[in-house]
Amino acid sequence: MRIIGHVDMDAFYASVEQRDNPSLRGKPVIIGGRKHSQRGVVSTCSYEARRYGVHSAMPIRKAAELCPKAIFLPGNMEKYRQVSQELQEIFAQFTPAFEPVSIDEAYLELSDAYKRYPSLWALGLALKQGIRQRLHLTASVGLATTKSAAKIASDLEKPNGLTVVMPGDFDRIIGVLSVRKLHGVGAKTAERLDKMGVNTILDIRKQGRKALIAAFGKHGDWIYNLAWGVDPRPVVTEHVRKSVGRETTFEQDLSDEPLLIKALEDLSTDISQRLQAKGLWGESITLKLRSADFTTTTHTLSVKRAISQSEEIFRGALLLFRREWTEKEPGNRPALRLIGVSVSNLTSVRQMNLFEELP
Ligand code: TTP
Ligand code: MG
Repeated sequence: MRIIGHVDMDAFYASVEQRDNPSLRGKPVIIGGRKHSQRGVVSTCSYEARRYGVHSAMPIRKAAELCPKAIFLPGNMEKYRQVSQELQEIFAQFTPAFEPVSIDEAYLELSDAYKRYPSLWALGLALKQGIRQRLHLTASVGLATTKSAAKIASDLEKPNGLTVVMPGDFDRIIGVLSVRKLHGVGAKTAERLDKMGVNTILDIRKQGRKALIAAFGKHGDWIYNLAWGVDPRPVVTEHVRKSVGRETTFEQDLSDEPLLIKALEDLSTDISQRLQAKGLWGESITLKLRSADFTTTTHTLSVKRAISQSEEIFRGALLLFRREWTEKEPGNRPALRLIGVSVSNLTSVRQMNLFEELP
C-alpha cells in the first residue's frame, strides 16, 4: 500500500506577509494590488478577509467593496519563491520523492517515511510541525493511498488541517462529497453529471462504468475509477539530485600540500551544509583533480554508512587525496589548477545498521 501526502499552505502569500509584519496578524489582508486599482484581481487573501466573501481571482474593486477595511498589498513574488524553496527542503527531509504542483503545494511519496512513525497521524503532525518550526507558517496536509484522495483530504480541514483517509474511510469521508472535488471534474462535467442525477462521488459508482464511458468517453472511465479510489498516478520527482559537489579553481597552479588540504576542508564544509539543508546523506565521495596541463582525474570511495558531516566528508576526501597525490613520487605530483569534492549515492534516510566507520 502506498502512502501519499498532499501539502497545501494556508492563504500562502497573505500568511507570509502576516508572518513578516506582526501588525497584519488577525487582520483582513488582500494580496494583489492597490485598493483603488481598477483592473487588478485578488491573488489571495487572509482567512480574516475570506469571512467577507473575498477570494482569489476576484476583482480588487469588488474585494474593496466587500471588505473596505482590508489591507491591500502588492505582494512580493521573490520572497514567496524563496519560502517555496525552503518548503521543498523540508519535504526532502521526509522523502526524496516529492512533486511540487504549484508554489505552495506538493505531493509527497511517504511510503518509506511512514515506517519511521507510529501512525499516519504522527507522520502528518511531524510534517506540519517541521513546516511550522522552520517557516512559522501553517500547512494543511492530506494523507491517503492515492494522489486524488490525498489532495481532496488536504482541503477538508483547511486552514491548519490534517486529514487521513485510509481505504476503509474513503466512502464516509470522500464518497459523500460533491463530484466537483474530483480531479478533472470541472463545472461542465459536473453539470452534465447533475442532469444524470449524480451529485456525490458515491453516486458515480451507482451509474456503472459503462454509463460513464457512454457519456464522457475515456474521461468517464477515469472519473469512475476515481470514485472507487483508484488512481495509479505516481508521485513524479521532478529532479532527482544525483550528487552534491563543489570545486575550486586556483588563481595560480598549486602544489603546496597544506594549502591543498585546506581547500579540501573548505569544500567539505560547504558540501556538508548543503547536504544537511536538504536532509540528505551520501554513500560515495569523489575527488577530482585537474593538473596544470588540464589532465583531469576522478577517484571515488564508497563508505559503508551514509554521511553528511563535514569531518566525515573531509576524511574521505583526504584519504583519496593522499592516495592520488601525496603518496606519489614527487615527480608525479603535478601542480593543481582545480580540486573538487562531491558526495553521491544520496539518500534521505540514514541507514541505522552501521557496519563500520569510514576507512
Ligand atoms: P492556493 O493554495 O490556491 O491558495 P492559498 O494558499 O492562498 O489559500 P488556501 O490554500 O489556504 O486556500 O494558492 C497558492 C498561492 O497562489 C496563493 O497564496 C496566491 C497564488 N494564487 C494566485 O496568485 N492567483 C490565484 O487565482 C490563486 C488561486 C492562487
Ligand atoms: Mg494554499
